[in-house]
Amino acid sequence: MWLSYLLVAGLFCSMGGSIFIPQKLFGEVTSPLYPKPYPNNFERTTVITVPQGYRVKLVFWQFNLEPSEGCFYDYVKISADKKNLGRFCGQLGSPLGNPPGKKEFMSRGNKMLLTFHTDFSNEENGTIMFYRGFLAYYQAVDLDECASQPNSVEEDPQPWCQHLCHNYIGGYFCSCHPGYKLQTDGHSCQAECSSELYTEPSGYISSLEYPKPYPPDLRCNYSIRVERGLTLHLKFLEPFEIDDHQQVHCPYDQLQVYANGKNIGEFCGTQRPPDLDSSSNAVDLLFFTDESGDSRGWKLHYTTEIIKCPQPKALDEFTIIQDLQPQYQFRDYFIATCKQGYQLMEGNKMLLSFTAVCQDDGTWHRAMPRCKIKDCGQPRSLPNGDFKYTTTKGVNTYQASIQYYCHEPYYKMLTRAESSESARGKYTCTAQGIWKNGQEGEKIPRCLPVCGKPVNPVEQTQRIIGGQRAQLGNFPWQAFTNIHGRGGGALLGDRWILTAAHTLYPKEHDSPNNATVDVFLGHTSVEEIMKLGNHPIRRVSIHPDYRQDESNNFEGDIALLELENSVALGPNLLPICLPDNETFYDNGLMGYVSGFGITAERIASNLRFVRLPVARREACENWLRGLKRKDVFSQSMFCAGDPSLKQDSCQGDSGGVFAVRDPNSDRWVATGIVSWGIGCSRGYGFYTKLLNYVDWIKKEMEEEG
Ligand SMILES: [Ca+2]
Ligand SMILES: [Ca+2]
Ligand SMILES: [Ca+2]
Repeated sequence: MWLSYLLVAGLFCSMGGSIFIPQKLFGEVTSPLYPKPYPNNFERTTVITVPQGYRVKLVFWQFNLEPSEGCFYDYVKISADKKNLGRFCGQLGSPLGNPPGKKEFMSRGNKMLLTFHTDFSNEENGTIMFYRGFLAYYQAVDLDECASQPNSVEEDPQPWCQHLCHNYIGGYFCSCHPGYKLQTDGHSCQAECSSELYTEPSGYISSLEYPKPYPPDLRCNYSIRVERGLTLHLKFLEPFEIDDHQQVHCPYDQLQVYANGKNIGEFCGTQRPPDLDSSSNAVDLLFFTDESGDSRGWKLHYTTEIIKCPQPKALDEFTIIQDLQPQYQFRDYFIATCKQGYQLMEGNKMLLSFTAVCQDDGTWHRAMPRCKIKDCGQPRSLPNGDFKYTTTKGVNTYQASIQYYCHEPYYKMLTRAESSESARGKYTCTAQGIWKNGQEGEKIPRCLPVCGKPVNPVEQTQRIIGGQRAQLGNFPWQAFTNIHGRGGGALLGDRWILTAAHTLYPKEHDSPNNATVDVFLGHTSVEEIMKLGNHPIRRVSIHPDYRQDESNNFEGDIALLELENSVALGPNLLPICLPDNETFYDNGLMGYVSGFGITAERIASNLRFVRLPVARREACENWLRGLKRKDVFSQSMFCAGDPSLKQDSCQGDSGGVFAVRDPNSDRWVATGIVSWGIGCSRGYGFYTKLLNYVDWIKKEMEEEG
């Protein structure tokens, strides 16, 4: 037994002085042969290591070593971090020993050394004693690197965090104060404030270390960026302290403030800057420091509010801003309109509507418009009429008023039955900028020629024999035509000449009809009337019943000449009216035939007229029969004259009209067209009966362009 112990002891001794336990988080360490008695003459150092960042904690669970004074014979020695943590022997209760009990041994690093030493014997008073040795457990416990104080002079395995230390199990890490950047060594911090960005709607910004002195050699840039439409306000706090110079402005250190890239202030000294309204959503603060100084720096509180636009103000009293708000902020808008009769103008441009929106920079996206009074412009001129202002002359703006009138007595305004000329002619410049009549709107009135109202009518009571020279204005409708020789006609309206078809297409006239059509108006003298000029013809309309090749049939002997230009009516040029009933053909009714035809075998140089009665149809038929004539005397014709009187219309008067004064309306009416006869100044004359053709005439005249 003893020997075997020796053997074992020798075995252990030969194994050498120290063993390394592989890194583990926990484990046990025992004396050799434990729990059997340990050998003599033994020495071994066990190196306990745990991973980096941990400490070793060791506790003895069993401890039974030969006790001795000062643990001189057998002992366990513990050391860590090059420090001796104790030397132990004996057991609990032994008077000589120094047992560790439940003491916890802790390393500061990740290594602990346990040396077990025995001497040559274990005996007490000559009796060999047996000691079981020891059993110890160790475990890795976290090293709180941050708790460790870097005051010990001894070389420390870890560099220390310059600013902030954060412990975790198995390690630690460092961080830096705001405005500083952790360097690549993981421990040191350096001021880094070249691109600080703030995007919260409010916050605080301060110089590094505030309110302790800021570091030297700074090039700081603090950018605040908030949403569009917000405006930033800056308020500096106390203390405010930046190195300054009494004479030179901020030569050493300075804080510059930019809003939207524009410098809005440079500050230093100890005077706190005023509150700043940047009117911007982008503010940059630049802070430069030189290599020296110990000022405490600055701190500011920034806040935001929604940007506001200036209150819209009308530029004139006619502009209306709808639903005016007490204030306008980003994205608000307003609508401007004008009072009735006024026009929105943006510069010289007319606007149909106007809306302005408050932009993110606090400005309106377009300038306030103006309201200009609506201008209706010069009123349209009225053919054969005119207008006069009933408001200020020449002013054509909103609410101006004019009165149209026709040139009386030759023209008369066309009105509806219930309307007066003054109502029809009254136009006002409306709020829409258009001249308008109360009933008819924009359409201007029409001035229609007045028919059958000669200014100087022929004296009817006189008894005329053999024809008589007409006075100017007796027959103002009288036209003088020159087509296939002289002819006559009558003015209808102001651009139509009523005549006989045969003046254009004479009977027994075979040659192609390329005759020129000359028309003269407005005088009783041939010489004078020709001086007044020819009226060019736009269109010739022959009645479809007319037969040029039937020499004894003047059926449909009626034609209309449309003048190229309407004529200006006057005392010597007026139209005649058309008949509207059969009473105009009563027997004996006196009518007038005027013309430039042949009288007394001479070509007349003046307009002459005769006064003739409408004749009885039977009398004319009998007269024709007596002459053995086969001429057609149809219901579309009538005859007039008195064979007992030597007066009649004659060649050259053809196309002129048989004019009758209607006593009821005091108008002169053309009841017939001088059509045919037998010789001149003899017997009866035959006339196209106009009453039968009124519809055709009106239809033709309506076709005018
Ligand atoms: Ca011993
Ligand atoms: Ca740790
Ligand atoms: Ca300085």
